[in-house]
Amino acid sequence: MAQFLKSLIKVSVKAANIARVCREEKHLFQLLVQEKHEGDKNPRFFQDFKTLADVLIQETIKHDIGIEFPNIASHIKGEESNSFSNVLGESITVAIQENEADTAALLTQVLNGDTRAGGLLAAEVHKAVLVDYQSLNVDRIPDDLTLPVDNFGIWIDPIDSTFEYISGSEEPSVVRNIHSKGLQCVTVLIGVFNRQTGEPVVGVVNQPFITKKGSEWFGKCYWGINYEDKHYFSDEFEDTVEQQKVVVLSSSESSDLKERLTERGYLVVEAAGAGYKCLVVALGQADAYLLSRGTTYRWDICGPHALLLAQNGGIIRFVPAEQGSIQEISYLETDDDKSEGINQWCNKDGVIAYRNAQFLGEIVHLLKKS
Ligand code: 2IP
Ligand code: CA
Ligand code: CA
Repeated sequence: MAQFLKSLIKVSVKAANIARVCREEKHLFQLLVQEKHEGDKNPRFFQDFKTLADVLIQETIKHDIGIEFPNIASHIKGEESNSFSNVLGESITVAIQENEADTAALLTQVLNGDTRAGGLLAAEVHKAVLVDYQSLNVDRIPDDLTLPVDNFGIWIDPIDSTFEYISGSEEPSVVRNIHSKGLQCVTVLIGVFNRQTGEPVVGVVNQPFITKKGSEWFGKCYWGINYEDKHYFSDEFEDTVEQQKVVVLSSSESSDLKERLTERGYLVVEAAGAGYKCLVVALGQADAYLLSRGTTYRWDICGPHALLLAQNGGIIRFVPAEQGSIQEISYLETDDDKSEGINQWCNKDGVIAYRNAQFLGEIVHLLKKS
């Protein structure tokens, strides 16, 4: 079991490295923030570099996990499509190749001949990553824990909070170490679910930008396991029992909901990133994350969901909660919903992420429509 978790952690660190190198390496950074102007003489040079960075991270995760766990390779899915078209109108599928040179050649082709960028990215993809698992408390998992890995599927959001990733602002936290915007809100999300029960089992959330020393950023990785009655979590959280309850919301949340929460005496904090908002709940910096609309997808929450379940919390649907009904979000692939394309993966009823069942009860009571 520990091997499965270690592989997920390792590839999340590699993903975070790719995310960082695109911001820290000058040549890549220029491509990342390049604006496309209307009437540009050099039209759509390719889909755009930020999408390539996203896809590359996703494909790296798929590739590395697929090699180690081939039985689930076809069940690893992500937010992005890996098909690109370049200026010549060629359609190119971004997939990690057997060796660095071949990956560099393929990326260079996507990048319309930019060998430098292709080489820099390929180097990061094929770099051996060393992880200090002990510092991540992986030894909390007993040696004899075995999980039916072959029954699992994986949802990947290679970069959540893309807007914050591109803007790259550095902002101080607003309260209890929660950042409303900025690079701290960026996360790499890997969520493993059981294809038979639809339940999240393992979650790995990597925050690539936490602290900066000089011009170099350092991140952190969190994990959680929720299997039958066994629960393990990488971190400790500070219990906020005595303090005012904190609820995190999207800045686009309805003002009605904000007002009701404030009137009830909760501290309402806006923060970017669906994954980040779930993470601050898992870490005990906030008590709940509420989203009344269908603006997130399975890949935004599957990983963080496992972190919350690992602490007897969870993520439920917002809309049924307004009728007093508590319905945990499921990742079953046979959805009754007949939506197509991206819509079939939408959490269309909104979400409520929580860590403490008693507090969830308070929230549901507050939302209940008479
Ligand atoms: C987005 C991102 C946004 C979030 C939105 C997600 O994912 O996390 O920040 O909106 O729901 O789908 P908000 O920050 O208002 O909660 P991505 O960055 O991957 O598109
Ligand atoms: Ca997302
Ligand atoms: Ca994303």
